[in-house]
Amino acid sequence: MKKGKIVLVMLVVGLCTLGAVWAGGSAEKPAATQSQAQPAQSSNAQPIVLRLAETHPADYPTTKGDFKFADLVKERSNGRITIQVYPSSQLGEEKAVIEQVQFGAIDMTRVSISPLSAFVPAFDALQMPYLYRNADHMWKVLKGPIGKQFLTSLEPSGFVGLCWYESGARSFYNSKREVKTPADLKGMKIRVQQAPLMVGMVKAFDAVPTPMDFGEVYSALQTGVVDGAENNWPSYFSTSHYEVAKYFTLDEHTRVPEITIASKISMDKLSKADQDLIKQAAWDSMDYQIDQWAQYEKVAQEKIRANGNVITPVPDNSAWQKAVQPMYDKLSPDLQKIVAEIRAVK
Ligand code: BDP
Repeated sequence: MKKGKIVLVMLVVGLCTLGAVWAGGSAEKPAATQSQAQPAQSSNAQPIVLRLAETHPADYPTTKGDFKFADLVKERSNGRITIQVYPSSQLGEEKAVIEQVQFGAIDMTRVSISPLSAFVPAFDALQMPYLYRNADHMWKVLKGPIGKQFLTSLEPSGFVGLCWYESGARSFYNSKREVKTPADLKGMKIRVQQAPLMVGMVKAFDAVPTPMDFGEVYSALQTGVVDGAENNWPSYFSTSHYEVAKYFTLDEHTRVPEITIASKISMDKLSKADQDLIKQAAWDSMDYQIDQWAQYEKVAQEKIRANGNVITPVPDNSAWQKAVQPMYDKLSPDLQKIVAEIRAVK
């Protein structure tokens, strides 16, 4: 090959590589295919790498669900599609991650629907306080037509809804005093997720809502920036919040489902067959995650009780339910309709 020709080939190869990077996705196209003049391969044969952001550490049940999802995708694509899970907020806190997923800088994330509702307000209908009778009721809703409709409804906002994960029930905890009734919360500074609904909920209890990222809550509790927060047993445990806020009241004011979403920009770069494979694998990872959740929740609860925390049962939650009733009255007629449909699911 003449020198001029070699330079030309190198230039073309270089440009192809640049083109792949320029395309902006994490769908990697190795330039080697072209440079080695191999027979043309169908786009389906190209390796694809997608990044998934997760706030929790690797041993937390949502992260285990993410790994299961990644394994299923790898297995079903014969190793062609890799989902790289980044646990422990390595790619950022949930609100920032959701923004990046929206514009395609991160391909996927598993988040709580609370911060997502700041982007897609209709999701409020799925996280109203005391909405679900129990976990079974919630799962009938999420796995049924309403849940599927919610996953699809994300597309105009730039997301592709993949699946739901379990997150138990959220309860209040604080570092100041035992809370037995909603009146005991009055005036307390409570950290909430960055979602208007959660701000409204804490106000409904006459407490003072302080929205902040999950990763900041431990030091906020420790330094007294907030008096308390609210979460499920597993998060109260895994974050060590139970060490700095010893009063935990089992008011179980809300069940906030977890969701895995993909960037519509990233998904649109894939073939329809690959999109379907990914959607199905995510859906098929749900039962595994639900099972992991039950096991972790039990261990978390045992360890917190063994630590000597003050755990206050709430045998009758009618005063708690009454406090949040005005939130239902304030919902838009559309969301009230969805809430009625959710309640009608038997
Ligand atoms: C946990 C969710 C996590 C949220 C966190 C929070 O699993 O996704 O970020 O609550 O309160 O239960 O921010």
